[in-house]
Amino acid sequence: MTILHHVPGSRSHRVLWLLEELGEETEIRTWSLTGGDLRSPEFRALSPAGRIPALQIDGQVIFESGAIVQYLTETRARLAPAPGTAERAAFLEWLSFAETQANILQALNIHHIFLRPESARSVPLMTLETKRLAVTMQAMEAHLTGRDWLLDEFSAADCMFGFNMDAMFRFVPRAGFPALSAWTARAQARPAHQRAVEKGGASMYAQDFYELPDG
Ligand SMILES: N[C@@H](CCC(=O)N[C@@H](CS)C(=O)NCC(=O)O)C(=O)O
Repeated sequence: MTILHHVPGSRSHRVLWLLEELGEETEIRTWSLTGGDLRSPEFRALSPAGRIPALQIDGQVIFESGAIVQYLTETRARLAPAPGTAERAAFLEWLSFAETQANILQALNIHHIFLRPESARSVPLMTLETKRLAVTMQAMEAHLTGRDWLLDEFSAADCMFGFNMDAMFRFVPRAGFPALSAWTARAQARPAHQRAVEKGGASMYAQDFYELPDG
């Protein structure tokens, strides 16, 4: 049985969505981002840096969402251009781009949601990361204008943004990003995405939008 180690709305949502697209029967084990769960020896035996996701599959455990997504597309031979083809480079670029953007989102999540007391937050850093997020979104907006998916067809590269899609418009307003908004709506309307949300939970956010604090 395939087992996904998961936190609702986190990077494991990428993998859960892809598993649903692939029709892979999966058991979900849910962990908490707070309270030290991910630092436990039990979890670190699965994911040595104590990070979500980890996937038990085909008799092994894989950590790092990008590696999991590549492994699934290679072993299930679906939802990615074959190695050696021209579109493969674009596929790999988008997998890594998703993680570049996710690291910015993670910094914003820490500052806006997790770091307490609020006086511990760095407003200059939050401002910088918000600008850096907007740059990644502008690049996606330009790419997605006039196309439905990141590649010529829907692929696992789109799934790799499963965590990012829910997060990016919490920190940067939608205005000015019509193609990016339409792509997220199109992706989130897919039946496999909706099943992933039903099974795994959608969001870690209590607010639609997080304003930058004054300062
Ligand atoms: N590059 C890793 C990043 C994993 C990661 O940072 N996951 C977050 C959840 S979205 C996490 O486990 N955070 C816990 C922590 O930072 O302590 C991947 O893509 O799997």
